[in-house]
Amino acid sequence: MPQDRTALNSIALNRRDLVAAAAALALGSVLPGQAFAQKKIVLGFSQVGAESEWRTANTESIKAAAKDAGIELKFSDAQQKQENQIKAIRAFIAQKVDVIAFSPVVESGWDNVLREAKAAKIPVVLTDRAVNSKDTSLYVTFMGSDFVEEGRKAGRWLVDKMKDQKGEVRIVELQGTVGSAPAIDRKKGFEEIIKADPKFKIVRSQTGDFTRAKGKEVMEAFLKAEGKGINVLYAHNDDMAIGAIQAIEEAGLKPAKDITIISIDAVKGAFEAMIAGKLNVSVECSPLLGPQLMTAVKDIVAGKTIPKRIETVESIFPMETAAAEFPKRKY
Ligand code: GYE
Repeated sequence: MPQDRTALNSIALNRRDLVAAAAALALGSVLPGQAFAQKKIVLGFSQVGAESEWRTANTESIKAAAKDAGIELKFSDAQQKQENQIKAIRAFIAQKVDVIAFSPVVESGWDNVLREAKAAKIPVVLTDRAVNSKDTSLYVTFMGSDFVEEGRKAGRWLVDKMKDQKGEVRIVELQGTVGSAPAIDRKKGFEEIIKADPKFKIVRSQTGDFTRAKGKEVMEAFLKAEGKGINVLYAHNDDMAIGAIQAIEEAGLKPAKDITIISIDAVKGAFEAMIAGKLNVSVECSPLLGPQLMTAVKDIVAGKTIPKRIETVESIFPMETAAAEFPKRKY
């Protein structure tokens, strides 16, 4: 009897072992795979706002790329306010997202919140605009354009265009959002080039906050103050230039003829204006950062090392090239 019982027990045990082994096998072969497929990477993204055509294209690119990459995107629009971005980043930290990405509306004032993300071990990616934090360990990478170079391209185009001009070249400048990286850098790059010749003078410079409405309003004020004495408008983005074009026309002047107009972004609206003969040139700044952001997010989560700076490759489009280029434009 005892023997039998032992025998029974051992059979029972063996069965249990078998079941356990089968379960272990199942765990080994199926569960990790399922876990991989099910555990979506969660990305918290804090966007600047919806101030321009560029920004809208950037948002679309990020949303579409997240979808394609199977990444869950928590998207937050800050309406051009830093305090909203800080709140959004704190919310992402509280939600324990895998990666935080954001396009900082202005350059300064991020250290505290970035330290909080670091303490929570959540990697941060800067897209489009940079921060001026001294501690670069607060973010993994910065991907986006070289705004100083964009300003230089605008300046070089102007210097070449006006090379035979003898008298003074009076320039008005519509700056982007005060304190933002593209406003600071585009001003700097442009000035660096034009200062080589004293005939170039920036006679007025004011922010138009990267919007059409503000661009128009500020251009009206410039026209009122300077009358017919403006030779060139340098706008830090296309939207402000498009707003200013309206103001110029309403003042009875011919945009791109009476006033040479240079802007940055090269969005579709700029191509339309160039084809209509109202804008002279647009320097390209690509908003299509979505795919490279998703690649970076996946690499970071996989523990790979990625470059500290991922730069966008860009071009410049004078009016004469607009009609041929327009059909190829993706934003
Ligand atoms: O040029 C402007 C937008 O940060 C590069 O922001 C971006 C700028 C872009 O509002 O149109």
